[in-house]
Amino acid sequence: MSDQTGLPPGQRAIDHFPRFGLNPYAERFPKEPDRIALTISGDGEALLTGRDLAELPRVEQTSDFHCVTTWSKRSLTWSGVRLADVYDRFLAPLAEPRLLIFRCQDGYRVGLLLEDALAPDVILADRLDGAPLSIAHGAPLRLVAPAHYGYKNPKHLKAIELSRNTDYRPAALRFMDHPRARVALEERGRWIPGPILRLLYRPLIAATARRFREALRRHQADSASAS
Ligand SMILES: Nc1nc2c(c(=O)[nH]1)N[C@H]1C(S)=C(S)[C@@H](COP(=O)(O)O)O[C@H]1N2
Ligand SMILES: [Mo]
Repeated sequence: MSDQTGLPPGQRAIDHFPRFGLNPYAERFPKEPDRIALTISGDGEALLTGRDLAELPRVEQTSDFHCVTTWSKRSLTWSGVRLADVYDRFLAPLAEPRLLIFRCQDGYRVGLLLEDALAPDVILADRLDGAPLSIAHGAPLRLVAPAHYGYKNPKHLKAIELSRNTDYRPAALRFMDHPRARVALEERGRWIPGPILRLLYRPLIAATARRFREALRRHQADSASAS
């Protein structure tokens, strides 16, 4: 058993870090897991590559990861660049947004309020625990926002949209997408209290993890036979 002390409300530590998400995304994979290309759109548009990000200071950060369904993985060490540095250098000149909408190569999308996105522990990560990010965990680039539930940590990033409105269409059903989703306040979803959502989500963990694991295995077998 993992040490369960000091976790946020309703969370339980597990020993491994599963590939996970909303069911339909289990079978969707990034088309270009090896190349960082981030389209930024606001009043104007820009394309950021790995070379652009390499101009910014590299940071390493160890944090716990909390899925809204109640599993937590402790002590993951990510490295990449601070989103706040990306914002100052490349995004702020394009717009004055209130919301950042992140779009992913697998079709997933999610929004973070600007004030949450600019926290110093929010990073665009391309490495995990000393190795390049795997397909399971978000290659080529993912957002890590440790104060927010996993669903605000989009993988396989391909675009960031700068929006003046705070409203957007989430990948999940609306009740599942809290605008802020802060783990410490148990903001699991909208309208329904966190402690109730715990009970609804917890029974789904095992089957979801299995579905994501088996889909990845098939994807890797297909990629191996195609090459
Ligand atoms: N592109 C993309 N990002 C995503 C998801 C997804 O399905 N697709 N799922 C989210 C959810 S619900 C969780 S818990 C985490 C899981 O991250 P992991 O697969 O690295 O454990 O990714 C989040 N980001
Ligand atoms: Mo999640």
